[in-house]
Amino acid sequence: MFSNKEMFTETFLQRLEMTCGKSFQESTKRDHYHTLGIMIREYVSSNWIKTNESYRAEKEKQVYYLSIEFLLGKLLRHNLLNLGIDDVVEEGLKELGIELSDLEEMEADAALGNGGLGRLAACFMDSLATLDLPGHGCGIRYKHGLFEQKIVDGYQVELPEQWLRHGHVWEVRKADLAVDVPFWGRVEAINNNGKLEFRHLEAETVMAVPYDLPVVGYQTDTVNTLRLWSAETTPYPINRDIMKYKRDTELISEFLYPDDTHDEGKILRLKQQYFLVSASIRSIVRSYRKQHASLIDFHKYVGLHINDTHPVLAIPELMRVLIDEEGMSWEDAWHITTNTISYTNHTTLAEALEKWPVRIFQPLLPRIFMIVNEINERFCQDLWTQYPGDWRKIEDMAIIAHDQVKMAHLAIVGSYSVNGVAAIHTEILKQREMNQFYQVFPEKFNNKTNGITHRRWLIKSNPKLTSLINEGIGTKWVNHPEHLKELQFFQQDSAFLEQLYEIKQDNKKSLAEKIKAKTGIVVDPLSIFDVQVKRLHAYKRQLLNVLHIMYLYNRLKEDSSFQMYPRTFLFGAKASPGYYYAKKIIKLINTIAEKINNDKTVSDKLKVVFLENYRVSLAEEIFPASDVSEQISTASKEASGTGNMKFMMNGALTLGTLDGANIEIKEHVGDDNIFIFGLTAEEVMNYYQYGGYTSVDYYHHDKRIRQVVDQLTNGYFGDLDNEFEPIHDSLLMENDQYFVLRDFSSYIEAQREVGKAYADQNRWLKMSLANIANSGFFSSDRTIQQYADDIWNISSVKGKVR
Ligand code: F58
Repeated sequence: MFSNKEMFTETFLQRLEMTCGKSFQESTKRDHYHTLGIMIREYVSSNWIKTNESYRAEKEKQVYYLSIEFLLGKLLRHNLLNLGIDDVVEEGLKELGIELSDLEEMEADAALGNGGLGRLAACFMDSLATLDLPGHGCGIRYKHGLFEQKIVDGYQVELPEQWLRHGHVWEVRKADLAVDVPFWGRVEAINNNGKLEFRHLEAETVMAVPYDLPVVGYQTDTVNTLRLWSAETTPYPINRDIMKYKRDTELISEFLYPDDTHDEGKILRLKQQYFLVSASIRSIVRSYRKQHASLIDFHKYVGLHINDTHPVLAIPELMRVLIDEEGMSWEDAWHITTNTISYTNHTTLAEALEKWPVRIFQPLLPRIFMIVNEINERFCQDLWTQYPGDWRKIEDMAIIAHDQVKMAHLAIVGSYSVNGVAAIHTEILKQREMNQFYQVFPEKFNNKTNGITHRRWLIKSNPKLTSLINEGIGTKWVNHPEHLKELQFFQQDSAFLEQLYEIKQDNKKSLAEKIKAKTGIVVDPLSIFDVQVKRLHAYKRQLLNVLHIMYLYNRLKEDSSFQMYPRTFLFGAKASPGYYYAKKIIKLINTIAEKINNDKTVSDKLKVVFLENYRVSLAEEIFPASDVSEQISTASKEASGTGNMKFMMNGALTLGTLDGANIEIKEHVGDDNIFIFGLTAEEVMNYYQYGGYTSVDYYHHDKRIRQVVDQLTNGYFGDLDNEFEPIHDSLLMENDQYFVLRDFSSYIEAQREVGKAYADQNRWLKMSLANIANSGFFSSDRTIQQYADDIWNISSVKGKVR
C-alpha cells in the first residue's frame, strides 16, 4: 500500500471510509490522521510478528528497559521516516489536497515523562530497533502524562494533560495478556516437608493490562515492542468498598509523579513502581516459560535494565518469582537475579535519591519487604566480614536503616552493572557519592555517556540542514553518524557556510513566526537566539541567565555607549507542581520579560520570551533555530544533559560550565568552538566540603551583582508583594547554594565572548559547522551499542527477521 503514491491514495480512501464511516468529502483532518496511523500500524504488523517469532526461534537474549518514564512525543513523522515511506505518503496526501504537516498537528505528544531521563528512554528505543538489537521497553500508560503548562499572569498553572482524548492510534490493547499484581494483605509461612514456603494472602489485586506499541527501526525490518501497562480492576475484588477499590486501582496509571509530600502520595508512587516491575516480570517470565523448562538459565537469555531507581523493585520481585513460584534456593535465585539486573544512575543530588519509609513499604508489599530485608541482612553480614567492627560503615551502606529503604543501595547490591551517564558523573559516583560501594564492588561501575537519536533530533526536525549535509557528504552518516566529521572539509567553503547561515535563518524565521502567533512578541531573526530549555531546577541555574539579562538591561538603560549584539533570550521549562522556588523563577522570567519587551528604548537589542508548555514537539522546533545553547548548571550537579547534544547537532554553540556531558562536548569540538565559564566540579565540591564561600561578599564587592540582586526586591521590575524575596534570600541569606553569584562575573565575560564571536559571522559559521561535524559521537546509536557490548551482551539480529 506504500509502494507508490497511486496505490497509497487508493488504499487511503478505502480505509478512510471503512475506519471512519465517512466519505472523503465529509471527513476531517482528525479522520485523515487516524486512517493514516492505522495504515502504518498495519503495515508494520507483519514485521512486528516476525521479529518476535525470530527472537523466540533463535532464543535470542532479550533486554527489557524498565522505566517509569518514556517521553515519546509524536510518532507519525518519526515512523514514516524510519519506514522510509515519508515521501510516498507526503506526495500521495498532496494529491488529495491534504498536508502531512496538518495531520501531524492532530497528534498529541505522548508526554509519559518529565525530562531527560524519560526522553533518553525514548531515544534508546529508537536506537535499539535501528541497530537490530533485541531490546524492548516496559513502562506505564499514564492516562494523563505530564501536566499541560499554561502561563497566567506570569505564573505557571497546571492543567491535566489529555493525550488519550482521541485515542492513541499506535497502541494495541492486549487484554488477554493481562496479569494480576497484589498489594497489601499478609504473608503466611508454611512448612512443606521441611521447606519454608510463603503465601501472600488477602491481597488487594490490581489487573495490569498491556498496551503494546511497535518500535520501528530506521530502514530495517526489526520491530521491537514498548509495552505500557494500564491498571484496571479485577473482576473479583476482595475489598468490600468497591468504589474505593476502583478509585485506588485506576489511580495507579492516572498520573505521572503524583505529589508525594504526604503518605497517600507516597503509597501511590510506590504502588506505581511495583505495578510496573511486577507486571513486566510476570509477563516476561510467562513468555520465557514457553521456551524454557526452568528458569535456571534466565540470566543468559534475559536482561532487565532499570532506568534509575524507580524500577528497583525488579530485584526483590525477580527473587520472589524464583523462590516462591519456581521453588529455587535463595542462593540460586540471587545468582540469577544479580546476573540479570543492570542499573543506570541519573543523579548525584542527595535529595533525589529515593528512600521509602518502612511503615509504608512493609504493609503495602509484605512479601517484597521480607525479601528486601533478607537481602539487607545478608549484605550487612558480608560487610561485617569485610569491615569487622566498622558499625558506621555498615549503617551508612545498609539497604534498610533508620526506618527507611534506600533504593539506590538496593540497586547497587542487586545488580551486576551500575553506570553513570557521562564521564564526570561516573567519576563522581565512584570517587564520592557512591565511593563506599565502589570500594566493595569496583567491577560493577562503568560509564555510558548519554546520546540522542539523530533521526528525530536532526533528520526529522531539521530537514533543511539534513539536505545540506547530504549534499556535502552523502548519506552514510545517517547509519554511521561519526561520518558527520567529514563536514570539516567545508570549513573553508564559503558557499557551504553561506547555505548553513541561510538554513539557520530560515529556521529562526519559522520560530519567530510561531512566537509571534503564540505570544504576540515580535523577535528579530537577525538577533542571536540564546536558548535555555530544560526542567526548571535551582541547580540548572535559570536564575543566572535571568540575572545576566537584568544586567544587560541595566547597561543599556544607563550607558548609551554600551554596545551589544542584539539578543533574543528564549526559555522553556516546566516546574514540578510542588516546587515553590522553581515556580518563582518562572514568574521572575515573565516579570522581567514583560518590562523589557515593552520598553521601546531597548527593543532593537533585547527580547525575552518564555515559551509555554515546553515538550518534545516544541523542542523539535526550537533546537534547529538556536544559536546559543545555555548549559549553565552548577558544576558537578548535572549528571549529563542531553539537550546540550541536541543543540550541538543543530549547529548551536554551547555556553556552559564544565559539567556533565559539556566536558565531552568540549573534548570533541575543541576549546575554540565552545564557551566555558565558571567553577569546576572540583572547586564546587571543595567549597561544599571545606566551606570558604560567602555570597554576601560578592554582593558587596561587585556593584553589578548588587544592582541586580537589589532589583529582585525593590520593585524595579514592577513586581509587588515581595514576590521574589525567596529568590533574593536564597542568594544572600542561604549563602547561594548553587554559586550563582560566584559564577556571575565569569558568565558575563563568557557571554561577551559569545557576542563578539557572533558578530564575526564567518567565524561563527565555522564554529557552528565544527559543532555539527563533531556531534556524531553523541548519537544514541553509539551509546546503545556500548550498552549492548559492555553491559547486556546482546548482538544484532540483522537479516534474521524474515
Ligand atoms: C536527568 N534526570 C539528568 N530526572 O538530570 C540529566 O543530567 C541526564 O542527562 C538525564 O537524566 C538522562 O540521563 C532526570 O531527568 C528526572 O526527571 C527525575 C525523575 C524523578 C523525579 C525527579 C526528577
